[in-house]
Amino acid sequence: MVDKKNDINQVVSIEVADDYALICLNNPPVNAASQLLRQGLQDAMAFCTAQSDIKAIAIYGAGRTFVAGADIKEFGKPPQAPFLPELVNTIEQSSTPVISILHGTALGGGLEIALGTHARVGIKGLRLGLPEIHLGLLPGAGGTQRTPRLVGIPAALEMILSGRHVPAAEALELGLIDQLCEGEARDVAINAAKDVLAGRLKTRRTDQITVKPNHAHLDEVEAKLMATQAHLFSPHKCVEAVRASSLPINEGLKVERHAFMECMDTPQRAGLIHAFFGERAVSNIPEAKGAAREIAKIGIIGGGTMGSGIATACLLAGLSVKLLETAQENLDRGRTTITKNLEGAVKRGKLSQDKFDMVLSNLDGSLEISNFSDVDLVIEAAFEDMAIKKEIFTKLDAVCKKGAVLASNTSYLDINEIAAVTKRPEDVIGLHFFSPAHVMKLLEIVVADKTAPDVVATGFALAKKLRKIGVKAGVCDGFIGNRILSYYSKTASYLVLEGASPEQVDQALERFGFAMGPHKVGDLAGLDIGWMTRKRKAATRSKQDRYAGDVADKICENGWFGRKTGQGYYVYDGSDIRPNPEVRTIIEATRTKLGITPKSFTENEIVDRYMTAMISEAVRVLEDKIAARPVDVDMVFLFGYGFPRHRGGPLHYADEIGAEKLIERIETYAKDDDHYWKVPNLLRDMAAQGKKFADLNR
Ligand code: 3H9
Repeated sequence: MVDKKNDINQVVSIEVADDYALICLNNPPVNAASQLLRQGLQDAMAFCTAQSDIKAIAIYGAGRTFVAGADIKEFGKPPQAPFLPELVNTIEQSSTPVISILHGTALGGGLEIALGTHARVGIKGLRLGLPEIHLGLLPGAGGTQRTPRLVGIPAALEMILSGRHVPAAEALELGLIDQLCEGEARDVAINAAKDVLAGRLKTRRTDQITVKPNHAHLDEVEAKLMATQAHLFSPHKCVEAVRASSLPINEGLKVERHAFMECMDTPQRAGLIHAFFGERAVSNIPEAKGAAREIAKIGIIGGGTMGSGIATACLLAGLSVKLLETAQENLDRGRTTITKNLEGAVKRGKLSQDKFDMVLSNLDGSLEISNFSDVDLVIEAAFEDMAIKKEIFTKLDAVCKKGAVLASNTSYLDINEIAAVTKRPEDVIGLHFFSPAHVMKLLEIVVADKTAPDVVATGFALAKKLRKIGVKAGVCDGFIGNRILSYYSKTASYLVLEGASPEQVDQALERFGFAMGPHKVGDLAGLDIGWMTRKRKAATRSKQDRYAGDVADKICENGWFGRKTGQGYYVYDGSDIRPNPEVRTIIEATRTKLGITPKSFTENEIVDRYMTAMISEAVRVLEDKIAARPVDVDMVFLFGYGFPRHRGGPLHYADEIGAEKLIERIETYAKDDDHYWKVPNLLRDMAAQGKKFADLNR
């Protein structure tokens, strides 16, 4: 007979039977090991271990999961006792056997609590992992010491460096858990306690297991990390801590603690945690939570790279897709691209081979827009030309059913102007995908003046269904991302005109953390795209804007559009990539024509200019309310523009620099070019009030 539940505090309770006790952790939504939970668990352990008639203790979680980790919200604030590492030691050193019952997820500090118990019983569906690396940390409550004791150094290191969620069956095979069963956590806890008492479930202390050193493996992994992730701090610290696991546990735990605190102090940790919460914050707005319209059938206009990518994303999410093209051969080409994309998804493990045919059978092609009369949502991904878009939306207005959402994937054009050609502007919205649309996570949800609230909510619901990060944006040329991009990308051109080489600019930004510098990105995307835009906008571009494109224009005039033509800023020869010597000649000639005497730039100067430009325009995007909060800008850049995640996003990074310093930089740069460099008013106000961008997120 189990006694009635007694609350230790708001999140931890105990039930005591004749000879065992159950400790229930109930801290929704994910049972994070907050100060309250740690205190409750410590007090519950003290209570249970003081009762001589309690011969076994089972810890389980209420709700949807066991403990999903330390409470990330507490990081960066003064630490509060009791501390998790000591609590895990207390559990481990208990002379009364303690077992943990794991369901949902046992992650980070949650798994570390379990490793301190004397046996672990998993419930089907459980996933275990040490994902601290994604937060710029390492498992800091014994995970780097106890995991190798259970599964050996190579498997432990793989788990810690990948941060992946290990499925229950694999965890059982590895020896991370002792049993796997089905049932409700509390029932399983009762059975497990009885099993321990009856000797059917063996218990042992993890700290009493010894680890065989494996320096050769650790050296090999460290060498790989140096080649690929030298700029990141925590992966190297993970290796250092796991290396110490072959020492006596107290010594190993000391090494782990020291390395954990070092990680905690880095801006990388702050950037990655900002990214964790930012990812969730963008859709944590009332507009995203309202009632959405039902969407099952999607119509897509245009079977080019973009349209096919969007179609692939929709098909992968289980939606049915009607693809519209102007000619049969275009339709065929679209279907081929989509098929290839889906084959790629099978290869990457995103789609099972069994489901491939079924998913592809949800694709239907059409040459007649009148066939769109039954679709719930249309995404127009036609040529980027206002006249064409207006013609399409006029037709959509005529054929689509009442209540259908009419979306444009335009990356620059005015959604209000497009909506105005319909008699239902409230149904019109911008859904701006990023190429390749079935891979890139960002979806800008562009809300026009008359877009109805349930259409906005539908945009967010679609983003969720497609497993994308939906960010609300206002209407302007380029919305959030492309507007900022068109501004700061000129800095890369100015730097080159003023004396840096394209490869020097690329290298500086790659060392900052971008996967590719802007010139390599240009070569990959195709230099002809920017060239076409510059020609289209020639009449309205200022003198300065014009010379920003001078070098790129000359490269394009030679028919060099980047990778696809074998040369651009670089020459591509199989896997060999080298700076294009012809481009050097073009740059020198352009400097002479413009009367520029080249000067030299350090790597820091390059990064500072580039980032200051990006931040300046991001601030203006906030001033104009195109982005509602700094975090929205940050997530656009993390998920759409390859901004290094460990830097948190341009405005999180701006807080590291500070408003005053940014103003000082802009004013210095403006001495040479006051047309381009202007201090945004918001930045001046923030400096005057001592505010940070983080304050504007609250
Ligand atoms: C650690 O453990 C360090 C230790 O080694 C050492 C310590 C000394 N804390 O993701 P969801 C919130 S580091 C606080 O939407 P799902 C989340 O913000 C930690 N809050 O749900 C959201 O709030 P809101 C290692 C947390 O079902 C809500 O819970 N652990 C935490 O898609 C729902 O989350 C990790 O890194 C947390 N730890 O996914 C695991 N976790 O509703 C991080 C979540 O206000 N968590 N929240 O937006 C996850 O990976 C996912 O949340 C999980 C559930 C898979 C658990």
